Amino acid sequence: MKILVTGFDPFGGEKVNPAFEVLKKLKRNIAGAKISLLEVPTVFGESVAKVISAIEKQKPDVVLMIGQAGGRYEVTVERIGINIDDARIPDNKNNQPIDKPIDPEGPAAYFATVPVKAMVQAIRKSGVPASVSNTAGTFVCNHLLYGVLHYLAKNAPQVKAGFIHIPLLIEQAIGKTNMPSMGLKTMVTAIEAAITAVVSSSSKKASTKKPKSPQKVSS
Ligand code: PCA
Repeated sequence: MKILVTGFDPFGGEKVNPAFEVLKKLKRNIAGAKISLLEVPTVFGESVAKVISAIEKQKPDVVLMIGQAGGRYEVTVERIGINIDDARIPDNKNNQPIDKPIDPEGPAAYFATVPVKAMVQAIRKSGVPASVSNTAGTFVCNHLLYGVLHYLAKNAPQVKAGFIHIPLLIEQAIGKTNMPSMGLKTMVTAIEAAITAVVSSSSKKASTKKPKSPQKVSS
């Protein structure tokens, strides 16, 4: 199994992006899956193009995208990407789309195709606070999640994709009163646990055809 893990570059005046810092520390083999890493620019359009080109070259089984969500307390696994760009701040190339559909012809939204709840449970089991998020926002992270799910739905529906938002790193929170943050090691533990859950759910699916009962995850 091949998993492409992507992380954004720093944006909004930050010196680092925890997503990219996590990438640098990630094991290259997790639960038997081969991990490849890709840095993605925090830019509308370009981010999606870069990930699609890596998908076409590498042909991964799963694409797991990671981004920073300043203000969140937990690691959050996104359930949905929506068909809108509505940027609160300019991206790294000064684009600031407002209320603009990502694809005017596309559906309103796509659900992530990774096992969101199993990932949340695995992250919690690894000792890190996590929850399901029902919004990836309307900035570049949501744009990438929607863009990749849209591409895969049309071109490679067997490839799974999902998005995890992580809080600011502890050092990024210095001087920002009441800003939640998390240590890098904790984030790496969380992402590796989430990837392990993705791998084991796909091997379970391959070995049984039984329908899954709905999973409760307390919020
Ligand atoms: N977070 C931003 C874009 C890049 C990133 O890491 C977001 O949540 O949209």
